[in-house]
Amino acid sequence: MVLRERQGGVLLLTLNRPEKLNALTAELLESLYQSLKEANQDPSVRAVLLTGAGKAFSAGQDLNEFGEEKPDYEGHLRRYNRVVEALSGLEKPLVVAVNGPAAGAGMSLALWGDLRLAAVGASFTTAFVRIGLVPDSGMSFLLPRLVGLSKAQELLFLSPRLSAEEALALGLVHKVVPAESLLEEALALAQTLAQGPTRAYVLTRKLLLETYRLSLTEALSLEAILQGEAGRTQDHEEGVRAFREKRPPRFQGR
Ligand code: T3D
Repeated sequence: MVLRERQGGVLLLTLNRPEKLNALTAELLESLYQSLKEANQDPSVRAVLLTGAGKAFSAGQDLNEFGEEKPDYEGHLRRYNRVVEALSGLEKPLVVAVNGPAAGAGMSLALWGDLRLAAVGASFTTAFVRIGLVPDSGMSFLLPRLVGLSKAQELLFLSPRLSAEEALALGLVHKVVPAESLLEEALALAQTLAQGPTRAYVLTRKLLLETYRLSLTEALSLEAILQGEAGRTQDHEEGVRAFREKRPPRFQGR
């Protein structure tokens, strides 16, 4: 369901239902969740790269999964929420390579990347209201933070289909690259992060996500706590030592 492949310190995860535009089912979500858990448990994994097989990144929930039956939405959403908690709390930096359409919860998953690349020809659509649903998988949390409330209103109420270039202009992705070099560029980026100070990346993500809901005083206090944690890593010691010795640091991810 999710293909797992090691490329040095990078774990490449590929959503693999290409014939269904990588539409999300309970099975695919479970496989993604287990893959993320494994990434956390393996200290030799220093970065994760998530992409989709075939021509889509992910069309979101597989709208045929439940046939004519209505799912138990609250139970069903717990499967999504578990994955979103795993992505937002991933103990490694996450690069997402959006290779094609990213719709609904598929777009939500893509946005959880710390760094996001898209191929020319990829597209983004929130999709939820088109089928009479509200945003999920953290999109109501993340989208206004990424693009501002006003743009999030437009993207959620009208659900336009954004090109990769439009997504770049809005800050939904960090770079657009030719389709044929997407994986290579995303892998190179992930390899760079895999040689970096893993804890500092993860704690930086935590700060960026947490401080939105905190007062300045609380944000300063959290910065101090997490700086304490980062400051106790060997990577911090190595970073300072390398600076003084005028050489590139050799971070070990601890
Ligand atoms: O349980 C719950 O519902 C709660 C959870 C919700 C989370 C969500 O993700 S809700 C949002 C679900 N996703 C969508 O509504 C997206 C629907 N799809 C699209 O908007 C477009 O298909 C895409 C933008 C993804 C791709 O467009 P395009 O033009 O490249 O392809 P297409 O021609 O629209 O679709 C190709 C085929 O894939 C087509 O099937 P066919 O006609 O060739 O047999 C289409 O029906 C199928 N398909 C596309 N998306 C889905 C899908 N089949 C099942 N589920 C899908 N999500």
